[in-house]
Formats: sequence, structure tokens, C-alpha cells
Amino acid sequence: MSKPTHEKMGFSTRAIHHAYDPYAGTGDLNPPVHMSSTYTFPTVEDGMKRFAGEQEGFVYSRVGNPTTVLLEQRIASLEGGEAALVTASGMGATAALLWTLLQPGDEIIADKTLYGCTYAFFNHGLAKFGVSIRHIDMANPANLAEAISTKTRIVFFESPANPNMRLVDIAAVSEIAHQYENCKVVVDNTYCTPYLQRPLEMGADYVVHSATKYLGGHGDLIAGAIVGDAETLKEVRFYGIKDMTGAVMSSQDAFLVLRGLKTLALRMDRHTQNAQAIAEMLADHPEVEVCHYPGLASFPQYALAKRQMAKPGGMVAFELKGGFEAGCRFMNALNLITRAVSLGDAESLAQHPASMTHSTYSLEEREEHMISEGLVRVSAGLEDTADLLRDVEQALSAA
Ligand code: 4LM
Repeated sequence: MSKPTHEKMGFSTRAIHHAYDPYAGTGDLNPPVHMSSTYTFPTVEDGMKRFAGEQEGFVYSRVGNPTTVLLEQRIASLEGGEAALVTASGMGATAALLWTLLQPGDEIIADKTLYGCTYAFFNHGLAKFGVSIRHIDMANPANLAEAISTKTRIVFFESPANPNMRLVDIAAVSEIAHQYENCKVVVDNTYCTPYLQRPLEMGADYVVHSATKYLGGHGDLIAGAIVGDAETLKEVRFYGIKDMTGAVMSSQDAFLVLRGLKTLALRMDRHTQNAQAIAEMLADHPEVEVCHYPGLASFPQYALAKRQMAKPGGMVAFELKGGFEAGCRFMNALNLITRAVSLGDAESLAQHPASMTHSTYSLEEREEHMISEGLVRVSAGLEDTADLLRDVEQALSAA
């Protein structure tokens, strides 16, 4: 029987079935977890051919394992990409891709607001190796048109940005970047997942993910993924992963992400429903200065959100009138929403970016990069909406 592809089927069908035949082999409904670091060669000649890429087959799990390869096929299908590569973490995905694409003397133009460790990787890591980094406010694509040059090899952004929810117009920015032949657009799609936003369909070249978040969905693993064209991803596998970072995903983690993907659509719908309700309550509350959520009509980029995101997603950020001190009182008063970094889990999580996920920026850098000291971030989980609203309400009264 030929291997099923489900390529023309819907998102959830592909998230559950794509590229796995449950009737093959021992008939497992779920794909087996292949726990092997190395693979046998029937003869030395077979081994030579596999090393030379002239024969199909696995060699060593740092360059591929049947369970991780299945996850790669599924993620590629969901993002609408030719190929995918899964990695040990979201940071491993960005690092492996950029180490492969960049040379000393190249320039990255990145949005002003990035997840703290991505910002640190660019400015404290890549910068040491002769790569220059420029941060611009990419919410206005005209700023990219002004800044870009033949030196620009990568345009990098998140949309929505972690933590302040600013959006970037993926189609407009990709069009500007592609006026330069060697310039590639990389979108960190962690906040949306391919269920809510597919950057490759809007013109981006590569998508990176922290699969630790919504793709895994249960807060029980660290993982990442890269999606793009097959030729580049082969280079990333054999250079960025095999030789440079070694950021390989384990087969057990691949199994857990495969399991998480089966409920991705259901979970994202529920995360969004809860986030929308929390955002609406916050936006109308007298103690709240501003609530940043793409599903609010008051959100400055509401029209763009409607255009490029299927739904506004599960993340909410807000500032209290009482500033940082009020934010701390709010967080400490929470009873159900859990104080922790990360996002995309069944449990609703709250954190304070300036002292936690974005403490890799200095105070001055946070100001320059639009990450205010009083911002509180909530990852809406899957609990009952009424219980979450009660918790937010009582914590606001303590703030
Ligand atoms: C957090 N974030 O925000 P790994 N890209 C984005 C992210 O939010 C993250 C990563 C990459 C948080 C972690 C503590 C948009 C992480 C990095 O943690 O390396 O899988 O992903 O709370």
C-alpha cells in the first residue's frame, strides 16, 4: 500500500493523519517512537551510499530519525511549506537556520520587539561573528523600504510580537524584501501556529517555531521547528544542525509534539475564546491603561489582524494605570492563572516580561524597543472562561 499523504484534506485531518499509514508495519494506531541513535547498513557499500546521499535510509539520529521525520512532514504540510526540520528548542531552530544562511559582513534587519533570547542571540551572539543587526519598527513597512540594502541577508520578525502584540504586515514586508535578490524573510510564527497564520502563503521564505508552546501544547517539552524550501532545509540539517548547533529533537519529544498537533485546532479555538474574553474585560476595566489584543476593535492594527490571522489567538498583554507596582500586586493576587513564563499550555500563565522573558534587554533597550516596564502578559489557557474571568477580576481589585 502506498504511503498516505492526505495533502488535499483539511487542516485537522492532516494534523492527525498526514504521512503515517496505521496499517503498515505492526499496525500501531500511533506512530512508534524510534529509540535508536544509529542505524545498520546491510553492507559497507550501502553505508557508503547512504553517507553520500545516494541511497535512502537513516544513518544516525543527529541527521534524522523516523519519528522526527514524520513530525517534519506533518509540520511542513500544516505550514504549507516544501519541507520542515525539527529541533531541540525554538532557539535551536532560529540558531541553526541563521548560522546556515549568514556570513560575516551580512546584515539582519529585525523588528524592534523580539522574544528576549532571540534579541540576545542576534545582539550578543551573531554580532560577535561579524553580522550586523539593525532593529526597525516593522509595524510600518515603509521603515523597511528605507533601511534595506544589498547587505541585508535576513529580515526577521514575530507577528504578533512577544510581548507587546505589535503586528507586522507579512505580505507587504516580504514584497519589499524580495526586491533584493539575496534577502530572505524569516517569520517566528510561535504565537499563531499555522492554524491561525501561514506566513509562507503570504510571501515569507522561512517560518521558525518554538514548538515548546502551542504545537506541543502541554508544557511538557522543549522543541522547535523550521519550515521552508527543501534545498535550504537540507543544508540546515547537514550544516546548521549536524555540524554547528547539534540542536536535535529527541524521538520522545517528537512523539509528544505529534500528539499535541492532533488537538491543535481545537485548542487554538479555545485559547482564542478565553483570550478574547479576558481582553474584553481588561479593556473595559478602570484600572487598566491599555490592553493589547488583536481581537479588540480598539487595537491599532485591528484591520491587519483580520486580514492575516484567522483568529486573534491566545495571548493578551496589558498595562495597569498603577504601573509596575500594580502589575506585581495583580500577579501576586492571581489564584488560578499561574505565575510562570512560557505560553500555549492548557494552564493559563501570567508573567512580567521586563523582569522575566525580556530581562535580556537593558532598561534603556526595553524603552527603545517598546517593552514597557508595567506590561503584564497572559497566555490564556483552556480552563472554563468564567473561572478565568473571576480570577482576573479579583486580582484587578487587589492591584
Ligand atoms: C516566553 N518564549 O516568551 P524555546 N520564539 C518565541 C518565543 O516566545 C520563544 C522562543 C522563540 C518564552 C520562553 C520562556 C516567539 C520562547 C524560544 O524556549 O527555545 O523553545 O523558544 O515565555
